[in-house]
Formats: sequence, C-alpha cells, structure tokens
Amino acid sequence: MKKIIYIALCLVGFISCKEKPGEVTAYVSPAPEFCEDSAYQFVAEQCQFGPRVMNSEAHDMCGDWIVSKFKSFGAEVYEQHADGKLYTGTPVKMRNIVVSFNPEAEVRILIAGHWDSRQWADNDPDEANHNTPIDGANDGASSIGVMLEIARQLQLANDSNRVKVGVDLICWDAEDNGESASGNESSWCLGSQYWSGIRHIEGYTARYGINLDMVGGSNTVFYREQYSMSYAPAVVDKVWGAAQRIGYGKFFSYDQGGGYITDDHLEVNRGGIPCIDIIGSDTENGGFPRTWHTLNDNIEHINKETLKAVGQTMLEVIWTEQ
Ligand code: AHN
Ligand code: ZN
Repeated sequence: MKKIIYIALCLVGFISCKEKPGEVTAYVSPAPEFCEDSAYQFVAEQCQFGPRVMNSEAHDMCGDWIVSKFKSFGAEVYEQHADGKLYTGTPVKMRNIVVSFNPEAEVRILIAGHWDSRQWADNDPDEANHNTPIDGANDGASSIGVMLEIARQLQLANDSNRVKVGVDLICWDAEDNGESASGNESSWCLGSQYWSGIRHIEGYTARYGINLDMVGGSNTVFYREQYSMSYAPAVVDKVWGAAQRIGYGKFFSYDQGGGYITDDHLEVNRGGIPCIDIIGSDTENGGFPRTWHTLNDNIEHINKETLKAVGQTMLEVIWTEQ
C-alpha cells in the first residue's frame, strides 16, 4: 500500500512538471506553469478557420472566436472597429481586440501580437503561390495562442496566486499586408497605427509593452531587435534576463542579429509606451523564419517548445513585476 501511495505521489509530481526529476534549481519562480499543449491547441483552432485575411469570412469568424475565448477567461474585452486602406488601395474593415485583466490596477503591462494573416505567400519558393493566402500559424496565430494561454493562467491564478499588476493583451489587426522589400514602412501594422493614435480608453498607458511575432516556429531563436534596443533597452534586459533565469537562454540569445524590424512595437513606442518586439529568427540563416510568408507557415511547423519558452518567460515577467 505504502509503495502504491509513493508511486502515485511521484506520478503527481511528474505530471505537474513543476520540478523535473533530477533538476535542482536554486530559483523558485512565483509564476504558474505555462501549458504549451494548450497554447498549441489555440494556434490550431485559429488555423482551422482558414487564412484570416482582411475582409474574409474566416477573419470575422476567428475574430468572434478570439473575443469569446478571452471573455471565457474572465477578461474585460474592448473592440476597436475602424476603416483602413491597404497599400494596394483596397479598403479594409479593421478590428483590434483589447483584453484587460485587473482593469483597475494602475501599474499595467501590455502584451500584444497580430491576429490577421497575410493574403499573399509572396516569399514561397513556388512563384505560382505568390498570390495565395497563408495559414499564418506562426505569423499571427502563434502570438494569439500564447496570449490566450496567458489569459487562461491569469484566470486560474485568480484565487491562490493572483497577479498584482494590470495586464492588457492587444490583438492587432491588419499587420501583415505590407509591401515586401519596398521600404514602404507604413503599409504594415495598420491596426497598431490606428490604436497608437486613438486608444481603446482615452489616456490609456502602460509601464511597458512586449509585442510577440512568430513565437511558435521550429528552428527559432530570438535576438534582441534593434528598435527595441533603442526605444526600450531596460525592457529587453528584463525579458532576456527573465528567460535566462528560468532556463530559456537557448531561445533568448544575446548574439548579434535581428536588425531593425518594422513591426507593431514601433507604433506603440511612437505612441509613448516603451515596447520591445520578441520576433522569431531562423536558427540557420538568422533572417525571418524559413516558413515566413510561404504556404509552409502552417500548423505542421509549429513547435511547442518555442511556444513554451516564450509563454513561460511572459508569465515570469508578469509575476515578478512589482
Ligand atoms: C517587414 O517586412 C518590413 N516587416 C515584417 C513585419 C512582419 C510581417 N512580421 C510578420 N510579418
Ligand atoms: Zn508576416
């Protein structure tokens, strides 16, 4: 009987995976455990709507799903609907989704990512695919998948391990229909451009922001992006430091790489909130992930370990903020 109880206890310890057997760490994190299986499921569910390209039915339906999921995790949800125009001249109906936990808290952390997917696979090796929309499993759905799991953990921790700060999760629309390799910077990030000018709540601000982009790919590493280093070096230090502390230094590299990347974090910075970009690079060539803007950016190339590294680091940052 004793033996059975002992085995049962070991199993519980193992399944809860708070401490892996044989792993001795001096640091005990106050953060809950980020579940990468859950995040992966949220990525898969977005992909099942089909490509979430602007003005499409899949886009609208996935937007409704995102809103209802966040509400089910107990968040306050604001929506911004606005008219935009692609660089091609096409008018688009934009929808930013702003999700708040502890809306009354004064100290706030902003975490964001885009939920739309690109309408052209114009980096696909096969030119015949250049006008085909992409699933955007990594480029789009991965950030929202991580944010949904953060939200689920915030709700679960409500009774026993409640977080002290306010957390806002913003799902940007219309990020990914920019003009490639053109220098046409303002053709990207239409949703965050809009929000930067007109906030979901007048006068809204946050202590700092963290934008997530392509945070679920295989063969992925995160370098310190250069706009982030110029606008928000202390936030870069905080996030990369958190990652090293909990054992994800392999993913959050201090090597040179990344360069200056036009992304939603830039608009947040221009709006006066220091904001970094955690954006995936390919481990082999250091550029954008190999599936970037190709038809291969689908659920088959999503890696749970990458989701875990980013998600757990975000929980670490949230739960250690004073
Ligand atoms: C540019 O290519 C200039 N920026 C890329 C932003 C982006 C697109 N992130 C994901 N998809
Ligand atoms: Zn993209």
